[in-house]
Amino acid sequence: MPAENLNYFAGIKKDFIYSARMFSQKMQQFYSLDSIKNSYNARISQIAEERKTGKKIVGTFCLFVPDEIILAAGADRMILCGGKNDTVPIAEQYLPRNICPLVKSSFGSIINNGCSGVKSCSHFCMVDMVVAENTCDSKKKMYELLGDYVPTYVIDLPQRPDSPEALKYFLGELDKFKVAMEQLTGNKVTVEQLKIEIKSSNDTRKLFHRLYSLRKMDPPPISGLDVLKVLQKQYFLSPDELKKSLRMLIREVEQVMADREPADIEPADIEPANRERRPRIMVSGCPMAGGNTKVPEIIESKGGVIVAEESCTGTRSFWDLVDEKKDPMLALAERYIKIPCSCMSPNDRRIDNILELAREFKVDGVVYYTLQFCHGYNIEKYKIQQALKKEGIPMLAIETDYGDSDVEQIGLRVDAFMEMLS
Ligand code: BJ8
Repeated sequence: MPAENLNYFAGIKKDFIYSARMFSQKMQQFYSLDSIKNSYNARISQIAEERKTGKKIVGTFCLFVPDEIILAAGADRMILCGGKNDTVPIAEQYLPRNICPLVKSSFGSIINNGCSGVKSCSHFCMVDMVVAENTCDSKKKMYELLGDYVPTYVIDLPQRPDSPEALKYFLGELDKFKVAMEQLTGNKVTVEQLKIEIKSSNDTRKLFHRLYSLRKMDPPPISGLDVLKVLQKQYFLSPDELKKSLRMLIREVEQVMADREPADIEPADIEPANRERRPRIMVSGCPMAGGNTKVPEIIESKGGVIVAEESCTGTRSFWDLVDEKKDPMLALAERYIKIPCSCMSPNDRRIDNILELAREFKVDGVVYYTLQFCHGYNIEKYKIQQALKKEGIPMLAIETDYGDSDVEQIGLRVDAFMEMLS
């Protein structure tokens, strides 16, 4: 890392510690977060034990793959999206440099055999099958190469989710996927088991809704960085462990709220000009896979507080529930096809969703976050900016990768944005 970046990082850290201290005057440290942050080794041991009993482990990369079907087949699942820079150079020996870092980081982690001296997380080599999906071009083509390293099953997605034929096609794809899971595990996926898993996933989604509703307070009782750490673990932890951790965290946050002096709590609808507090920021755009916290760290070290994330490590993962009264496969198809990912066209429901969130969470500004070479989210930026402008909500666009070379430049831009919002 160039010396000037090191210096700048020192500045960021100092700011960050300072802001963390400011946070802690009104915001508590949450003990339940420690158990979530330190859950890696326990989960790896759990997976290793499951494998000894013959349980199959499925790796996924995307929200379009319904967990419920994997779990109903008696398999376990883990997300494999890479958020670290270390394995990017390994991937670049096989993949072009000018594709999205999430794809390179993930591929590098899976094919890394340790001979380059880079350590990647153990769970990347613990999966029996990868279940992939046809979303963006980079992922699609990466999956073709991945098949040489690990059995890879691809769910084909219709790209025009609002057409009547799309739902039928997607339902057919999910039926085929269910059969593939039955073949992998040797277990029948029953309607009863699917209903149990749907209810369980809905319970998790409702817990996230509860956690997010607490962030509507002004000031919010929990930082965006803390919430992001939980969101990044949501498809890594077992569903039971995730629910347990979320319940503990919510209890703690609610306790903090109950202990607050009324004077500490400003109603969220107070005019921005009359507030003596940090600008409320929504981050919108590409997912932030585990290990990637660069931009939220900068935002919260520069005086903002993140109150919502419109992303796959955010509301897109839990906002809509699966209808528990319908036939389970149809209900899954209907829920998952509506995920407002930029790979879909048109994707206007994403704009509606962003505006709804901005109003609900009383955001002062949106940081539109994209990974380099993610064309879908980069191109959608224009429409989102126009829609926010009409609502009078300022937006700052940040396009970045997993490296540190642009930390200083992003810091300056975020600084100016915060000043404008204050
Ligand atoms: S549902 S956002 S998890 S595809 S950032 S790899 S889109 S070039 S991750 Fe995604 Fe599913 Fe959509 Fe969500 Fe491609 Fe963009 Fe990279 Fe991306």
